[in-house]
Amino acid sequence: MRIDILTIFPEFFDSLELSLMGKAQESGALAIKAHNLRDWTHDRHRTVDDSPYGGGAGMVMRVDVWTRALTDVLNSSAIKGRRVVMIPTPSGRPLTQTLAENLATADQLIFACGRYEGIDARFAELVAQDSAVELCEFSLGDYVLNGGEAATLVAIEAVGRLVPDVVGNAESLVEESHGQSGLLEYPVYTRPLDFSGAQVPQVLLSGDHEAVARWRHLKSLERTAQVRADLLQPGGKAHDSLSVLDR
Ligand code: 6GU
Repeated sequence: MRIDILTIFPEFFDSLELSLMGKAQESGALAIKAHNLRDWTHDRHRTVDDSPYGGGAGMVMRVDVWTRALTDVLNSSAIKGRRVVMIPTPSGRPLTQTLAENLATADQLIFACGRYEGIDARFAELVAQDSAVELCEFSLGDYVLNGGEAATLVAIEAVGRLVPDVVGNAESLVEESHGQSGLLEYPVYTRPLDFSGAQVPQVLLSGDHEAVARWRHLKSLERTAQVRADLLQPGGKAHDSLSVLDR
């Protein structure tokens, strides 16, 4: 998968050289490039923003700069297949595991990171009208960040680890929080068996794989009921997991 990022802070993305995302880039499973939006300005001050029409606080990013940048990035990467323009914004659709799984099948993601009060609305309208790309305006949750950069790092990690050949151990993707069951993850333990009197649960030492599986499922249900009861409600992602209690 090819990933391009348009931002006024390209250094924000240096951390993608580390760990799993770094290895995925070395192996060629991912190709990630951060571009400086200011490279598409024409003035001495490299201006990317201006005051909002209609008044109000803050600054708005200019549609002309953004459109030049996106056009060049689309033309220079010349990817055939599915291309998605990702715009992080608190008014976007929630980034869920289901959305991440869908995005992992794209051939290219282009992230447009806004700062200030956001990007002139005509930019997203123009992207939506372009039949060569899909538009995905996404949000991490109901809180406000200063810009799209941190949200873009989150989305790249959530999507990138689902791209084939990125996670070495495909099994580790199966039993995690928000996975198949929709439940939160059960607690895990390793040595030492006794840490200042805090013990590892006995069932995990029993060698009874069925008992271990039952215990883990119960712990997942307990945890989900405690901190994310919404997931267990009708229509919630884990509602079907409640039916095991009838058995
Ligand atoms: Cl994707 N962007 C910004 N600026 N703030 C957010 C967000 C995104 N998701 C939650 N808050």
